[in-house]
Amino acid sequence: MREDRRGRTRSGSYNGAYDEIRIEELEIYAHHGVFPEETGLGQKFFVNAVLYTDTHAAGLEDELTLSTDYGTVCQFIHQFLTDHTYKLLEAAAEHLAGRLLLKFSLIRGLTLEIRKPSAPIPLPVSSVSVSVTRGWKRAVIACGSNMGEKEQYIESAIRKIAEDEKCRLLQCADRIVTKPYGGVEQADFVNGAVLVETLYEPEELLGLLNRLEAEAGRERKIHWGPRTLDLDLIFYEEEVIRTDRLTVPHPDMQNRDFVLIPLSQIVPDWIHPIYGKSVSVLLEELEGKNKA
Ligand code: A4P
Ligand code: MG
Repeated sequence: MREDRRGRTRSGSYNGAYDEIRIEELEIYAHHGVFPEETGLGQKFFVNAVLYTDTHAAGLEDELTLSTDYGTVCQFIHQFLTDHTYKLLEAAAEHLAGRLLLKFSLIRGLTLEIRKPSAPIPLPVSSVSVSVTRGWKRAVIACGSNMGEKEQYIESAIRKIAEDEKCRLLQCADRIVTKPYGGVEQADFVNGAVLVETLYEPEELLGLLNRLEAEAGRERKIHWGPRTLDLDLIFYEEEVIRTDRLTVPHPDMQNRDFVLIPLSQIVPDWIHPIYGKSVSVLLEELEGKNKA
Protein backbone atom coordinates (compact mmCIF):
# COMPACT_ATOMS: atom_id res chain seq x y z
CA MET A 1 0.00 0.00 0.00
CA ARG A 2 1.22 3.51 -0.66
CA GLU A 3 -0.15 7.00 -0.95
CA ASP A 4 -0.67 8.43 -4.40
CA ARG A 5 -0.16 12.08 -5.21
CA ARG A 6 -3.86 12.68 -4.76
CA GLY A 7 -3.38 11.77 -1.10
CA ARG A 8 -5.09 8.37 -1.02
CA THR A 9 -3.62 5.06 -0.07
CA ARG A 10 -4.32 2.27 -2.50
CA SER A 11 -2.75 -1.04 -3.28
CA GLY A 12 -1.61 -2.40 -6.62
CA SER A 13 -0.06 0.81 -7.93
CA TYR A 14 3.24 1.26 -9.67
CA ASN A 15 4.84 4.18 -7.85
CA GLY A 16 1.65 6.19 -7.73
CA ALA A 17 0.58 5.18 -11.24
CA TYR A 18 -2.74 3.35 -11.26
CA ASP A 19 -3.69 3.65 -14.91
CA GLU A 20 -2.52 1.56 -17.83
CA ILE A 21 -1.95 2.14 -21.51
CA ARG A 22 -1.76 -1.18 -23.34
CA ILE A 23 -0.11 -2.03 -26.62
CA GLU A 24 -1.03 -5.47 -27.92
CA GLU A 25 0.60 -7.69 -30.51
CA LEU A 26 2.79 -5.09 -32.21
CA GLU A 27 4.38 -7.06 -35.05
CA ILE A 28 8.05 -6.44 -35.86
CA TYR A 29 10.42 -8.21 -38.24
CA ALA A 30 13.84 -8.32 -36.54
CA HIS A 31 17.04 -10.33 -36.11
CA HIS A 32 17.31 -11.42 -32.46
CA GLY A 33 18.44 -14.94 -31.67
CA VAL A 34 21.27 -17.27 -30.79
CA PHE A 35 21.36 -19.14 -34.12
CA PRO A 36 22.96 -17.73 -37.31
CA GLU A 37 19.75 -18.27 -39.32
CA GLU A 38 17.91 -16.08 -36.81
CA THR A 39 20.38 -13.19 -36.94
CA GLY A 40 20.85 -13.60 -40.72
CA LEU A 41 17.33 -14.13 -42.06
CA GLY A 42 15.37 -12.62 -39.21
CA GLN A 43 11.85 -13.50 -38.12
CA LYS A 44 8.61 -12.08 -36.76
CA PHE A 45 8.33 -10.87 -33.17
CA PHE A 46 5.27 -9.65 -31.30
CA VAL A 47 5.44 -7.07 -28.52
CA ASN A 48 2.92 -6.52 -25.75
CA ALA A 49 3.39 -3.61 -23.38
CA VAL A 50 1.51 -2.35 -20.36
CA LEU A 51 2.57 1.18 -19.50
CA TYR A 52 1.83 2.20 -15.88
CA THR A 53 1.03 5.89 -15.76
CA ASP A 54 -1.47 8.45 -14.52
CA THR A 55 -3.99 9.37 -17.21
CA HIS A 56 -6.19 11.51 -14.93
CA ALA A 57 -5.14 14.97 -16.18
CA ALA A 58 -5.09 13.91 -19.85
CA GLY A 59 -8.52 12.34 -19.42
CA LEU A 60 -10.07 15.41 -17.82
CA GLU A 61 -8.57 17.84 -20.32
CA ASP A 62 -8.86 15.51 -23.32
CA GLU A 63 -5.29 16.55 -24.13
CA LEU A 64 -2.63 14.26 -25.65
CA THR A 65 0.35 16.32 -24.44
CA LEU A 66 -0.66 15.38 -20.86
CA SER A 67 -0.34 11.68 -21.66
CA THR A 68 2.02 9.31 -23.47
CA ASP A 69 1.33 8.96 -27.19
CA TYR A 70 1.03 5.21 -27.76
CA GLY A 71 1.69 5.72 -31.48
CA THR A 72 5.08 7.27 -30.71
CA VAL A 73 5.80 4.44 -28.26
CA CYS A 74 5.03 1.84 -30.97
CA GLN A 75 7.36 3.65 -33.41
CA PHE A 76 10.07 3.74 -30.74
CA ILE A 77 9.74 0.01 -30.00
CA HIS A 78 9.82 -0.79 -33.72
CA GLN A 79 12.90 1.35 -34.32
CA PHE A 80 14.73 -0.06 -31.28
CA LEU A 81 14.11 -3.71 -32.08
CA THR A 82 15.12 -3.28 -35.73
CA ASP A 83 18.21 -1.13 -34.97
CA HIS A 84 19.62 -3.59 -32.41
CA THR A 85 20.40 -7.30 -32.48
CA TYR A 86 20.37 -9.35 -29.28
CA LYS A 87 21.03 -13.03 -28.79
CA LEU A 88 18.47 -13.30 -26.01
CA LEU A 89 14.88 -12.11 -25.70
CA GLU A 90 15.86 -11.30 -22.11
CA ALA A 91 18.43 -8.78 -23.36
CA ALA A 92 16.09 -7.26 -25.94
CA ALA A 93 13.38 -6.84 -23.27
CA GLU A 94 15.78 -5.50 -20.62
CA HIS A 95 17.37 -2.87 -22.83
CA LEU A 96 14.14 -1.83 -24.51
CA ALA A 97 12.37 -1.46 -21.13
CA GLY A 98 15.18 0.79 -19.84
CA ARG A 99 15.15 2.94 -22.98
CA LEU A 100 11.37 3.37 -22.86
CA LEU A 101 11.49 4.46 -19.21
CA LEU A 102 14.23 6.99 -19.98
CA LYS A 103 12.53 8.34 -23.11
CA PHE A 104 8.90 8.70 -21.94
CA SER A 105 8.89 10.59 -18.66
CA LEU A 106 5.23 9.95 -17.75
CA ILE A 107 5.71 6.16 -17.80
CA ARG A 108 6.38 5.17 -14.17
CA GLY A 109 6.80 1.50 -14.89
CA LEU A 110 6.00 -1.06 -17.55
CA THR A 111 5.52 -4.71 -18.29
CA LEU A 112 7.04 -5.63 -21.60
CA GLU A 113 6.62 -8.98 -23.33
CA ILE A 114 8.51 -9.96 -26.45
CA ARG A 115 7.18 -13.05 -28.17
CA LYS A 116 8.83 -15.21 -30.80
CA PRO A 117 6.25 -17.37 -32.61
CA SER A 118 8.79 -19.10 -34.88
CA ALA A 119 11.55 -19.92 -32.40
CA PRO A 120 13.74 -22.73 -33.75
CA ILE A 121 12.46 -25.50 -31.49
CA PRO A 122 11.85 -28.91 -33.12
CA LEU A 123 8.66 -29.49 -31.17
CA PRO A 124 5.08 -28.31 -31.59
CA VAL A 125 5.16 -25.06 -29.61
CA SER A 126 3.11 -22.05 -30.65
CA SER A 127 5.43 -19.38 -29.27
CA VAL A 128 7.97 -18.48 -26.60
CA SER A 129 8.24 -15.15 -24.85
CA VAL A 130 10.01 -13.18 -22.15
CA SER A 131 8.15 -10.67 -20.02
CA VAL A 132 9.82 -8.14 -17.72
CA THR A 133 8.40 -5.57 -15.33
CA ARG A 134 10.60 -2.55 -14.71
CA GLY A 135 10.10 0.95 -13.35
CA TRP A 136 11.34 3.92 -11.41
CA LYS A 137 12.04 3.07 -7.76
CA ARG A 138 12.43 5.50 -4.87
CA ALA A 139 15.53 5.37 -2.73
CA VAL A 140 16.97 7.43 0.10
CA ILE A 141 20.72 7.97 0.33
CA ALA A 142 22.53 9.50 3.31
CA CYS A 143 25.85 11.26 2.86
CA GLY A 144 28.60 12.18 5.29
CA SER A 145 32.10 13.61 5.23
CA ASN A 146 34.60 14.56 7.93
CA MET A 147 37.85 15.07 6.02
CA GLY A 148 39.09 17.90 3.77
CA GLU A 149 36.54 19.94 1.84
CA LYS A 150 33.57 18.20 3.44
CA GLU A 151 30.81 20.30 1.82
CA GLN A 152 32.41 19.97 -1.59
CA TYR A 153 32.70 16.19 -1.40
CA ILE A 154 29.00 16.00 -0.62
CA GLU A 155 27.96 18.59 -3.26
CA SER A 156 29.98 16.83 -5.91
CA ALA A 157 28.53 13.40 -5.05
CA ILE A 158 24.97 14.74 -5.17
CA ARG A 159 25.70 16.42 -8.52
CA LYS A 160 27.05 13.16 -9.95
CA ILE A 161 24.02 11.22 -8.70
CA ALA A 162 21.73 13.82 -10.32
CA GLU A 163 23.70 13.62 -13.58
CA ASP A 164 23.47 9.84 -13.81
CA GLU A 165 20.84 9.07 -16.44
CA LYS A 166 19.36 6.28 -14.32
CA CYS A 167 18.80 8.56 -11.30
CA ARG A 168 16.55 11.57 -10.85
CA LEU A 169 17.07 13.78 -7.82
CA LEU A 170 13.71 14.48 -6.16
CA GLN A 171 14.64 16.07 -2.81
CA CYS A 172 17.78 17.21 -1.11
CA ALA A 173 18.05 17.87 2.65
CA ASP A 174 20.01 20.78 4.11
CA ARG A 175 23.49 19.89 5.20
CA ILE A 176 24.06 19.71 8.98
CA VAL A 177 27.23 19.64 11.07
CA THR A 178 27.29 16.74 13.56
CA LYS A 179 29.50 15.37 16.29
CA PRO A 180 31.16 12.02 15.49
CA TYR A 181 29.13 8.99 16.45
CA GLY A 182 30.54 5.52 17.15
CA GLY A 183 33.33 6.06 19.65
CA VAL A 184 36.19 6.92 17.27
CA GLU A 185 37.78 10.27 18.15
CA GLN A 186 37.67 12.30 14.94
CA ALA A 187 36.62 15.61 13.34
CA ASP A 188 33.00 16.78 13.11
CA PHE A 189 30.96 15.50 10.17
CA VAL A 190 28.89 17.26 7.57
CA ASN A 191 25.80 15.12 6.87
CA GLY A 192 22.95 15.24 4.39
CA ALA A 193 20.50 13.04 2.51
CA VAL A 194 18.75 12.85 -0.83
CA LEU A 195 15.61 11.23 -2.19
CA VAL A 196 16.04 9.87 -5.70
CA GLU A 197 14.11 7.79 -8.13
CA THR A 198 16.20 5.31 -9.98
CA LEU A 199 16.22 2.54 -12.55
CA TYR A 200 19.06 0.81 -10.70
CA GLU A 201 18.44 -2.32 -8.69
CA PRO A 202 19.65 -1.93 -5.05
CA GLU A 203 23.04 -3.65 -5.60
CA GLU A 204 23.62 -1.56 -8.73
CA LEU A 205 22.83 1.60 -6.79
CA LEU A 206 25.30 0.53 -4.09
CA GLY A 207 27.84 0.04 -6.90
CA LEU A 208 27.29 3.65 -8.01
CA LEU A 209 27.66 4.91 -4.41
CA ASN A 210 30.88 2.92 -3.92
CA ARG A 211 32.25 4.32 -7.19
CA LEU A 212 31.52 7.89 -6.08
CA GLU A 213 33.20 7.20 -2.71
CA ALA A 214 36.28 5.90 -4.55
CA GLU A 215 36.32 8.99 -6.80
CA ALA A 216 36.38 11.13 -3.65
CA GLY A 217 39.55 9.30 -2.59
CA ARG A 218 37.77 7.31 0.14
CA GLU A 219 40.03 4.83 1.90
CA ARG A 220 38.54 2.13 4.10
CA LYS A 221 40.98 1.94 7.00
CA ILE A 222 39.13 2.26 10.31
CA HIS A 223 35.58 0.99 10.76
CA TRP A 224 33.44 4.06 11.53
CA GLY A 225 36.63 6.15 11.12
CA PRO A 226 37.33 9.40 9.23
CA ARG A 227 36.26 9.53 5.60
CA THR A 228 36.17 12.00 2.70
CA LEU A 229 32.81 10.65 1.63
CA ASP A 230 30.37 8.06 2.94
CA LEU A 231 27.24 7.25 0.97
CA ASP A 232 24.80 4.85 2.61
CA LEU A 233 21.66 3.43 1.09
CA ILE A 234 19.03 3.95 3.79
CA PHE A 235 15.77 2.94 2.09
CA TYR A 236 14.88 1.34 -1.25
CA GLU A 237 11.10 1.38 -1.70
CA GLU A 238 9.66 -0.77 1.13
CA GLU A 239 12.24 -3.44 0.52
CA VAL A 240 14.05 -5.34 3.24
CA ILE A 241 17.36 -6.62 1.87
CA ARG A 242 20.00 -8.70 3.60
CA THR A 243 22.83 -9.87 1.39
CA ASP A 244 26.60 -10.13 1.97
CA ARG A 245 27.12 -6.68 0.46
CA LEU A 246 23.96 -4.85 1.37
CA THR A 247 21.58 -4.38 4.30
CA VAL A 248 18.52 -2.19 3.69
CA PRO A 249 17.08 -0.36 5.55
CA HIS A 250 20.46 0.67 6.93
CA PRO A 251 20.66 -1.40 10.14
CA ASP A 252 21.74 1.43 12.45
CA MET A 253 19.73 4.33 11.02
CA GLN A 254 17.26 4.39 13.94
CA ASN A 255 20.15 5.19 16.32
CA ARG A 256 21.64 8.01 14.26
CA ASP A 257 20.31 11.54 14.50
CA PHE A 258 22.70 12.57 11.72
CA VAL A 259 20.65 10.30 9.44
CA LEU A 260 17.17 10.87 10.89
CA ILE A 261 17.37 14.70 11.00
CA PRO A 262 18.04 15.10 7.23
CA LEU A 263 15.52 12.32 6.48
CA SER A 264 12.83 14.00 8.56
CA GLN A 265 13.17 17.01 6.28
CA ILE A 266 12.73 15.12 2.98
CA VAL A 267 10.76 11.93 3.82
CA PRO A 268 9.16 12.44 7.28
CA ASP A 269 6.32 10.01 6.54
CA TRP A 270 8.38 7.19 5.01
CA ILE A 271 7.52 4.07 7.01
CA HIS A 272 10.43 1.92 8.12
CA PRO A 273 9.48 -1.50 6.68
CA ILE A 274 10.72 -3.45 9.73
CA TYR A 275 9.71 -1.18 12.63
CA GLY A 276 6.49 -0.01 10.98
CA LYS A 277 7.20 3.55 12.20
CA SER A 278 7.66 6.76 10.24
CA VAL A 279 10.96 8.62 10.10
CA SER A 280 9.49 11.44 12.26
CA VAL A 281 8.44 8.94 14.93
CA LEU A 282 11.87 7.25 14.89
CA LEU A 283 13.49 10.67 15.34
CA GLU A 284 11.15 11.61 18.20
CA GLU A 285 11.93 8.29 19.91
CA LEU A 286 15.69 8.78 19.48
CA GLU A 287 15.52 12.32 20.83
CA GLY A 288 13.54 10.97 23.80
CA LYS A 289 16.23 8.33 24.47
CA ASN A 290 19.07 10.87 24.11
CA LYS A 291 17.41 13.17 26.69
CA ALA A 292 16.79 10.37 29.17
N1 A4P B 1 26.81 -2.02 3.18
C1 A4P B 1 25.84 -2.84 3.66
N2 A4P B 1 24.68 -2.19 3.69
C2 A4P B 1 24.91 -0.95 3.20
C3 A4P B 1 24.06 0.17 2.97
N3 A4P B 1 22.74 0.12 3.26
N4 A4P B 1 24.61 1.29 2.45
C4 A4P B 1 28.17 -2.47 3.04
C5 A4P B 1 25.95 1.34 2.16
N5 A4P B 1 26.81 0.30 2.36
C6 A4P B 1 26.28 -0.83 2.86
O1 A4P B 1 30.74 0.12 4.59
C7 A4P B 1 31.11 -1.24 4.63
C8 A4P B 1 30.27 -2.03 3.67
O2 A4P B 1 28.93 -1.96 4.08
C9 A4P B 1 30.19 -1.52 2.24
O3 A4P B 1 31.24 -1.95 1.43
C10 A4P B 1 28.86 -2.06 1.76
O4 A4P B 1 29.02 -3.20 0.93
P1 A4P B 1 31.82 1.22 4.69
O5 A4P B 1 31.15 2.53 4.44
O6 A4P B 1 32.98 0.85 3.85
O7 A4P B 1 32.34 0.99 6.17
P2 A4P B 1 32.23 1.91 7.37
O8 A4P B 1 31.76 3.25 6.94
O9 A4P B 1 33.49 1.87 8.15
O10 A4P B 1 31.14 1.18 8.18
P3 A4P B 1 29.66 1.53 8.17
O11 A4P B 1 28.92 0.63 9.11
O12 A4P B 1 29.16 1.64 6.77
O13 A4P B 1 29.74 2.91 8.81
P4 A4P B 1 28.65 3.92 8.53
O14 A4P B 1 27.38 3.32 8.87
O15 A4P B 1 28.84 4.44 7.17
O16 A4P B 1 28.99 5.02 9.63
N6 A4P B 1 29.14 10.20 12.86
C11 A4P B 1 28.51 11.27 12.31
N7 A4P B 1 28.17 12.32 13.10
N8 A4P B 1 28.18 11.29 10.97
C12 A4P B 1 28.48 10.26 10.12
O17 A4P B 1 28.18 10.31 8.93
N9 A4P B 1 29.41 8.02 9.93
C13 A4P B 1 29.99 6.93 10.45
C14 A4P B 1 30.18 5.74 9.60
C15 A4P B 1 30.41 6.89 11.86
N10 A4P B 1 30.05 8.08 12.62
C16 A4P B 1 29.44 9.14 12.07
C17 A4P B 1 29.14 9.12 10.68
MG1 MG C 1 29.09 3.43 4.73
